[in-house]
Amino acid sequence: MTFHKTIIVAAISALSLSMLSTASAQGFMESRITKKMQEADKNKDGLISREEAKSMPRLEKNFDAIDTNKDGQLSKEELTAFRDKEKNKK
Ligand SMILES: [Ca+2]
Ligand SMILES: [Ca+2]
Repeated sequence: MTFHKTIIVAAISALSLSMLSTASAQGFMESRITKKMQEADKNKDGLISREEAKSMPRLEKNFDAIDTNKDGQLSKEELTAFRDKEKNKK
């Protein structure tokens, strides 16, 4: 009885631990994008212009692919979507 209980508790804590680490990994990636954006966003308008993207070769190269609404600026949403797309390719 006690043995079974231990197994169940261990299983539950392992499950919640893996859920927790997934959530924090997402938070980590999220803050990395925010940090990168802040570095590149020279005029602090929260968007990366084509000019600002020049400091980030990967962004400059993919600018048109990332700028899905074609306003000439990369928003955090567009960068996040691009990152997700890149991730799914692998
Ligand atoms: Ca900007
Ligand atoms: Ca855009």
